[in-house]
Amino acid sequence: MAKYRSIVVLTGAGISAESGIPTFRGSDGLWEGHRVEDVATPEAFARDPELVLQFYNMRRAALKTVEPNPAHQALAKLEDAFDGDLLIVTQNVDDLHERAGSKNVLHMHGELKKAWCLGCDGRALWEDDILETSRCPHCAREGRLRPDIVWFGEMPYQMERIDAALSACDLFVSIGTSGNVYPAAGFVALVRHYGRAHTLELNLDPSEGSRLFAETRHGPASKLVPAFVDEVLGG
Ligand code: BV8
Repeated sequence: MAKYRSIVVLTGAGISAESGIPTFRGSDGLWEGHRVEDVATPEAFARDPELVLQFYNMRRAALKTVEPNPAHQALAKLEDAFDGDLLIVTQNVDDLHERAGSKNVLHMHGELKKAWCLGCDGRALWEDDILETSRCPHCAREGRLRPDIVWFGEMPYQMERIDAALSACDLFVSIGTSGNVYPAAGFVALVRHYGRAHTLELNLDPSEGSRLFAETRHGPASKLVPAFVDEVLGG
């Protein structure tokens, strides 16, 4: 594999699947009869805050029962050993990249373990349930906390930083994502537009955007990602 200087890795639910976190489309995208797109929206939160808080409380609690898998661990090893730049842009709201040891992780869709206060706009680490009676640790207001998660119709975080990284990279790798949700699904087209990076998809099966990648490898992330990292470090 060529000698790369600047790598951007985009991850999706598929990299956490083998840790036991269900993907969105694998579990036919339903949660207790609700389509994720119907629950993960500001309108759903306004309409039924308890239902939405429960959806995220359940997923936050599940984090305590899962561990990073060899794919997360391989990316942490890459960050440690690679002598160029590496940025992991994740669509995932779990903390498995960090628990595997990755430090340069950008959660473009937010994080389960953070709460956002609509009273003072403050954010705080939050490990347990967010309830309608929960108090903001910054302003002490009750009932103003929401999950610090980017819902459908909301602008993902740090898009300028992501665009700068995509324009500067010489390798873009997409791992475990179906390429259904934008703007993340559009990153490979953006990289191709910038015209300087190799593009690689590592996924269980072809994503919606597979044909846009210069190279695709299909199989479980726990196998593909360690092999990819060994190639880059050996390269
Ligand atoms: C935006 C947090 C504009 C929530 C998520 C109508 C109204 C408003 C917007 C839209 C609209 N129509 C379209 C849009 C745009 C919309 C969109 O793209 N919708 C889709 C449904 C068409 N996007 C947005 O709304 C975005 N914001 O557009 O804002 C704007 C502009 C200006 C100003 C303000 C706003 C925001 C989208 C973010 C939504 N939040 N997450 C939560 O987690 O609860 S999205 C969520 O779903 C994930 O974060 C991720 O992005 C997506 C799921 O995708 P994947 O991660 O790919 O998971 P999936 O299950 O689909 O696929 C898993 C893959 O893994 C599969 O391919 C499988 O083969 C593979 N796999 C499985 N096992 C393994 C594996 N691979 C390897 N190994 C394995 N073992």
